Amino acid sequence: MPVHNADIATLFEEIADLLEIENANPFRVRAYRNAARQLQGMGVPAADMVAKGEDLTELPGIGDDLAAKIQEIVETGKCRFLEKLRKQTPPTITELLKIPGLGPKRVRALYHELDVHTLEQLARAARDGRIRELPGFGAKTEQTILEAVSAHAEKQTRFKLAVAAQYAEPLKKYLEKILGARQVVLAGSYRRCKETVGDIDILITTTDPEKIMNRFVAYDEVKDVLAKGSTRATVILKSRLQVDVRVVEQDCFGAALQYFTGSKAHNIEIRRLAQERKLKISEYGVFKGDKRIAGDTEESVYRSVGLPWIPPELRENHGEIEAARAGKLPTLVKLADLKGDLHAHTKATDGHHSLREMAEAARSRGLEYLAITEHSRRLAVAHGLDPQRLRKQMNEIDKLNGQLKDITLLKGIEVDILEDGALDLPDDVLSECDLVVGAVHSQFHLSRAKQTERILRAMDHPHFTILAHPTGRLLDTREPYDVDMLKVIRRARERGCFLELNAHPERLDLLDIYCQMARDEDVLVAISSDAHSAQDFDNLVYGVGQARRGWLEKKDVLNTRPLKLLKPLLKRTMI
Ligand code: DGT
Ligand code: CA
Ligand code: CA
Repeated sequence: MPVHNADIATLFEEIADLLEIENANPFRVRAYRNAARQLQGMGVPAADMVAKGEDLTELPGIGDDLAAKIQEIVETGKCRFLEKLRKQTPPTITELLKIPGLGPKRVRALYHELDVHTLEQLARAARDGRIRELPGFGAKTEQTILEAVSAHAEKQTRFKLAVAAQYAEPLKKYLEKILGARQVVLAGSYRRCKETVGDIDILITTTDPEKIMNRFVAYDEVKDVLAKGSTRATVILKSRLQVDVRVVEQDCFGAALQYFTGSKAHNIEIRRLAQERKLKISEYGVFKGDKRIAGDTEESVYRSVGLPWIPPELRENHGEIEAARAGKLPTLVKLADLKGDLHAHTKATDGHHSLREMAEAARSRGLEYLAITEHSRRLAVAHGLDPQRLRKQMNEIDKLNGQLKDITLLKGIEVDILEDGALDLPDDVLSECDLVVGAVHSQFHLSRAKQTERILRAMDHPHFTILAHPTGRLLDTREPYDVDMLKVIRRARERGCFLELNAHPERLDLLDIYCQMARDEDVLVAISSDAHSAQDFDNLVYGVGQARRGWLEKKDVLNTRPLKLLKPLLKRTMI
């Protein structure tokens, strides 16, 4: 069974964390982080490249040393260097890293200065007021840490959708290959495209349930079998992801799929509708008395309660049932509707590929335009552009556009929004861009009033076009910053600006509720990959999933416009 890219990336991240805690050379730490990121975004499994004897050092950011480590992990499942590092550090230290706001640098200080090894010791140190004494911490940070520790204790571990996909899709393929398996469907929150999933729910129809169950628990990646019967089984994979499998009769398939897709809140509402009609719905079908009247397809289940089929992404009991009843379900945007991408980086800053490579990758996915939006100078860690380097890139883009067929590069910038709402580059150079994507990359903890004012001011800038990752959240590590999104959306409407839905699996930011809000306020949303390498365009599908959860239709999405219609929209008309 191959090692997944996500597994290798996790090991590399751990190496980087441990090195950083031990105060290693920052360049070395960065090399591991970049490699982890590269692996996360890659469509091709590194294990396949190793199996084919391909040269891993061809990958961006992978040198001889990292290539050897990837090969070692693929072949042995282990990394001796990491094991050595782990022995040097108390194992509980890495638990501290899971607390939002605690990066390796802070953990290093807590560990070396205060001798904090465990979460309990961390909470005690915070309560005793010892953390505020450390340089770079302070009373506010101490309080935040205390709150985060208690929040962490309550939160069970969930998997990001894209990470769950790396485990769920190969398992699905494995199950499909078993002779006698008919349909194998991933249901639950995974099918609803939730940003994170608690576990994977798989529904299988077959003529031979016993065989399916035996083969399922024999899957190479199964670590523990929690339950196994003839129709249901639950296992934990080596990745710690839990998987529930249910085997059902073919003629119950629709009812079972509807039931196990959820959400629970949606199902409860559907069952209530059924009761009003003196019907009973279960995972086995729709019943009138003892007679089964529907259940072979999902459509038949919804039809029995007088509704059209409802797309899984909408099934959260957030108004979809009323909309379905009124014949007002949205026709949700699809991946194929996207005509271009409005946020991408190249190796001029922290990306891994050249302008031409990025353009060709976007074209190969059927896109007709791609905006290059590098970081601006303020973001020094990403080697952000100053006006001179930005102008140089704009010249290169002009030249390249003369040579490229079937794809147009747009000249953009991801400019930092400074603390006072000013933009990080002068007006004259911004005015030369086709679009200006503004982003908050610092000062996440401003008060709601100040954060909102900061963003509104940035949008008032005559050249501002799109607000990047509008809430700043990172799924594992950072809560959204506090901002009045309705005010932001209304200002965008007034100023003719747009909001981004950043498709990076770690961000998926705009949140679904704000997508709905943007649509209700007539503000278009740009579904953007934020690609840092050619493979990252694959992430657009997660952005589309999130947009669908936010009820967006093709017309609500900026980059479903062909270039000809996009251009007049980017030209700021309402200043
Ligand atoms: P997750 O795994 O936490 O991301 O969320 P789900 O939605 O996948 O939830 P899960 O795995 O507990 O259950 C899968 C589906 O099964 C759920 O979406 C709806 C259905 N289901 C589970 N328990 C109940 C229940 O008590 N009542 C009803 N009506 N449906 C349930
Ligand atoms: Ca689930
Ligand atoms: Ca489940």
